[in-house]
Amino acid sequence: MNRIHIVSNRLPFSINLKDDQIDLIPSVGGLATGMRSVYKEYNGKWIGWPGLPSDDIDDGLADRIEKKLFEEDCISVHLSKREIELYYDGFSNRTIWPLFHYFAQYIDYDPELWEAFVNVNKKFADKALETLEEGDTIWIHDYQLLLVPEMIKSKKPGVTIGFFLHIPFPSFEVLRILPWRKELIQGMLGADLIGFHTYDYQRHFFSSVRRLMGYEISFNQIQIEDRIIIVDAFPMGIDYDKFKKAASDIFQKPLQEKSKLHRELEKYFLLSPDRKLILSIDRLDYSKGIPNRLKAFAKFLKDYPEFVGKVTLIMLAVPSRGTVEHYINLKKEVEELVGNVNGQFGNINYTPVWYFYRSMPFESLIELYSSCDVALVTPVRDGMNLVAKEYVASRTNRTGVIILSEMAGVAKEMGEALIINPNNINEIADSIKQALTMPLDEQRERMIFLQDRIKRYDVFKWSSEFVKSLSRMENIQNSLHAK
Ligand code: GDG
Repeated sequence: MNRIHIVSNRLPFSINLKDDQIDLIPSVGGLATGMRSVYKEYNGKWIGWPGLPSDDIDDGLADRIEKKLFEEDCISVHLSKREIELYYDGFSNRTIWPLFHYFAQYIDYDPELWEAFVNVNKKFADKALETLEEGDTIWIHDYQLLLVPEMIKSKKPGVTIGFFLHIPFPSFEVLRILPWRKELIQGMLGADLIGFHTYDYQRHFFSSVRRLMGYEISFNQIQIEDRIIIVDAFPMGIDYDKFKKAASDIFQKPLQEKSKLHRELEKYFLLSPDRKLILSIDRLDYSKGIPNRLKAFAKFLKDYPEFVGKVTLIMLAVPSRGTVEHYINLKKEVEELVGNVNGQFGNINYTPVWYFYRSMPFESLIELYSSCDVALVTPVRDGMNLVAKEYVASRTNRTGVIILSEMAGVAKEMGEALIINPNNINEIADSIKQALTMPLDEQRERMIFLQDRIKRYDVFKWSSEFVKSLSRMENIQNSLHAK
């Protein structure tokens, strides 16, 4: 196979500027981990925004950053503050994100945002086209770049294009609300291979293609004149071994090397051995169902008062999109609910919810995953949800229970979790009780199946399966053109 390039909104590095020095800090997220192995192995480039608005850096510094990134085979797309405001905070996160997560009431229909989205997608496509040669392959990521596949295909039809959507694809009845729905579908159809996390998103996509464009679909193929487009489900995995290893390392550390958080958690259990911890980790996003989770925890404490004083919910809410109005309101709502639960059920020795509004280092995340008896993952919509998989990978003693929303893509792979409807507060409250009282044998039985599955289809398997399908597409394309 020829070169494979990656395009995503962000490059897999953030830039740290100190005095005259430029440091590139590698991202540790799932996408960066999975894709790093791909573009390095196939001698490609990674094209994306380096995370600094171009207005903040003079030309000299921009050149130096560019060179430094180029040493890592990364190519920057420069975006001004205004472009970020309109394209990223704007159309991506105020229009597409709520639409694709079924929050129709939050959608911003401003044509100025759409115009910026088109222009910035063109900037990404043009930057990629400077590097692309006929015969190359390119893998484009996510909802911020939905128009890029077509923008590239129309200029260089001999390039094999893959597109992967990390968020849900909504049903046609929801997608049609958007004035620019046809343009989005057209943009995606520039790709030769389109991937979603689940078969349901794939089905929704097909129904939009049929209804909006009138194209025929057979099995998982769309035929458009002399082109064939394959659409498939590729459920994204995690770097399972990294989480497993990090979790087992924690328990082997001598006491003096354990982190403050770890020692605090141990102290918590020492106070009373029948104490339990429930974990909740997300970006602070309305799609994650955080208010319902707090309401359900309050209901649980009310319905099962024997657990008051014995169960604590650790809630980590990572700051996200803090300039968008609905996120600002959500933060207020969550803080008020945390205050209510703690005010109603807490006392001097007991705080029912430990709330952290910040991001934590990887090690702390692992400490939380491995110390908490239950993971509460209750999004109202979620493309996949990697937190659920990371919790499973970090349970080295094979105990622990996941309460999981049926609205998360990951629920399709986790039948052994306690599956709930995220709007059913009573059901979540009862599931908390069930999880906390589940016999250890049953926990292990369920966890063994989950671990086995999540380990087998990890992030490397996910990316290699996608690359394999891309290579098949390249062959199909070549044979079609040879005719
Ligand atoms: C989108 C889709 C889809 C969280 N807090 C901290 C931290 N994290 C890491 C977790 C996990 C990641 O962030 C969150 O991933 P999710 O999958 O749960 O959610 P989104 O950010 O919404 O991701 C989602 C995903 O794309 C992949 O396709 O699953 O559906 O919405 O990896 O570990 N990491 C650190 N500190 C934190 O405080 N270090």
